[in-house]
Amino acid sequence: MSYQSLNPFKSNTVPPEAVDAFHRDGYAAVLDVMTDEAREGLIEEVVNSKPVSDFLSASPDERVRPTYFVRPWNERGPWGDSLIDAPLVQSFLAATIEPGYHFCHSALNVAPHGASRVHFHQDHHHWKHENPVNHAERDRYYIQILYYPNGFKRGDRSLSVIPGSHRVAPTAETTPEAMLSGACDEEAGRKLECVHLELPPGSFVYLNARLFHGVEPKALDSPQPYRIFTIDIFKEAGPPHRYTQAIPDDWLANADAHRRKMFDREAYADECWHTGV
Ligand SMILES: O=C(O)CCC(=O)C(=O)O
Ligand SMILES: [Fe+2]
Repeated sequence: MSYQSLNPFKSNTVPPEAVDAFHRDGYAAVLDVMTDEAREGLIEEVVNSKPVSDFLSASPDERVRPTYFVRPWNERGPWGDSLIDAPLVQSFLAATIEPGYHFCHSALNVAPHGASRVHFHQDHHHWKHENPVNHAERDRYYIQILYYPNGFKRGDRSLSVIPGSHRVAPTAETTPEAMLSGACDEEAGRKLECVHLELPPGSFVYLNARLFHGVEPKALDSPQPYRIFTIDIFKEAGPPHRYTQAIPDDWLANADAHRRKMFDREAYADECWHTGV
């Protein structure tokens, strides 16, 4: 089954309020938008992949790490593959960061009972590093699409956000503590406070990676045995960022013209900080 023949979403159009939310709050949550077939198919692809099934079938004591994490996430089945440039994904990117974007990279995380908190952070890897900062790049869009095929309840490995925090200039003082202290409210144009999300299965969050976000722990007695999270990341066309992944040969071989354009960029290399900066 080729990715072109699969549409994982119930809709191909971006609700206007999602574009408003993206600009105002720094993210848009799109609830229960995957078709049942896609949601179930994606969960099956992830859970049945060898490394994940090995991870889940080990006892907590046998696991060398508390959650399964891989970056880039290349071992995708057809549903996972179809997410990369599904019509709704293209519509979101067109409605927010056109013209000219590239696929940056991807990741997969499976978090079972006992997974710990992810503290509030931003993910603009192009400027959170010890290398020379490319200021022009820093100010360009860097978009994360976070997929939650089996969803999450508030407080149970749930995503938390500080709406509006993407508007605060990214300086050394831009810390989560500062965001929540009231000191940045004027710059953000609103009171900055933490919001804990709850998303039904088959949802995604379209997020400006400048937005501060974090993840709650997963309790040992959570009714959901593990939460699945996949992410695809897009950046405005330009030099590679940290983690900009090499595109697997088979992805390129099967790509249509639109995909080829998204994939037509350099991958990250240690030297990339020293060019064009
Ligand atoms: O697990 C999640 O819901 C989000 C994780 C996250 O923010 C990250 O990996 O950077
Ligand atoms: Fe993050």
